[in-house]
Amino acid sequence: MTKATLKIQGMTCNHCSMRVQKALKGVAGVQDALVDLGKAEAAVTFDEAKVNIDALSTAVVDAGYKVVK
Ligand SMILES: [Cu+2]
Repeated sequence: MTKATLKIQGMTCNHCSMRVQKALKGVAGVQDALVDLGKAEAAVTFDEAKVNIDALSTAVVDAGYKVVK
C-alpha cells in the first residue's frame, strides 16, 4: 500500500470533508481515506497497482473541489 497526502481547496465544512472522503473511498484501489478539514488535506492509502494520484485527484475534482499541486 502507498500513502499520499492531497492538498484540497474549497472545503468549508464537515459536509465538504465527508464528500471528499466518500469520493476518495469510492475509487477502486483505495483502502482508506482520511480528510482533515482544518489542514485542508486528505491522507489516502491506496494500492499503486490499481490507482494513481491522478485518479485520486480526478475523484476530488469530480466531487466539486480542487487539488493543489
Ligand atoms: Cu461544506
